[in-house]
Amino acid sequence: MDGFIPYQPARVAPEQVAASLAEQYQVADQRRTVRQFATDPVPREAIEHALLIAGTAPSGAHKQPWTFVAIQDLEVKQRIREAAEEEERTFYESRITDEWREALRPLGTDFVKTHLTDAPWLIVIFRQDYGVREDGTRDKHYYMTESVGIATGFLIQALHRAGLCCLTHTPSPMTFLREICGRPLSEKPFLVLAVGYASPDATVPDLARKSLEEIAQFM
Ligand code: IYR
Repeated sequence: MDGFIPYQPARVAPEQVAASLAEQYQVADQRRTVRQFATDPVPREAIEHALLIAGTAPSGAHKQPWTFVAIQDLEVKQRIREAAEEEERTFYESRITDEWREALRPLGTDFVKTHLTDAPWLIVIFRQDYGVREDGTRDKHYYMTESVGIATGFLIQALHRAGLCCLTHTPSPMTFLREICGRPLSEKPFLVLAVGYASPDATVPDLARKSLEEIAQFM
């Protein structure tokens, strides 16, 4: 068919596939979300490659409905932190439900977001609800949330495998991010990812992951 090119990925034997995934699981299982970051710098080139990896995610009708804003500038990070903490303060003080408060208790989260200024990079991920063509008309996008979620997963795993830590932060509401990042109305803030090295004295909650039996069903 027109527009198609051959694709012949290297053929790996089934036993090797299983061994490879077992090994990859060991690595993936080491990943933990951290809240305490070292201020040590991470080169821009590292972030560029991580974002290229994120951009390899599959997307609805290959519309690639994502924009990544990578922020290193301390002043911009400070503005984001101030706005996020303001929103979070009202969330934790009044908008949060009792059930939600209980669910968050083991994670030890609160409205103070030091990671937003300590981490050397903030990646603000935007979901493009529609594209805008050169002539200003709209290009319909499909499955935007699924697509940008997959891209974010690729990004988090790539950062982990390279030795970096991150924290997914979802300030709510987070429309202030569009203004600070100077993004158009067609884009909605999806997630803020603080990226860097864990602080040497970082701690994480002693959580367990669900077992295979709990998360999977084979038929
Ligand atoms: N957005 C808030 C609250 C919060 C919500 C969930 I669900 C978490 O897993 C963690 C935090 C915050 O970032 O603090």
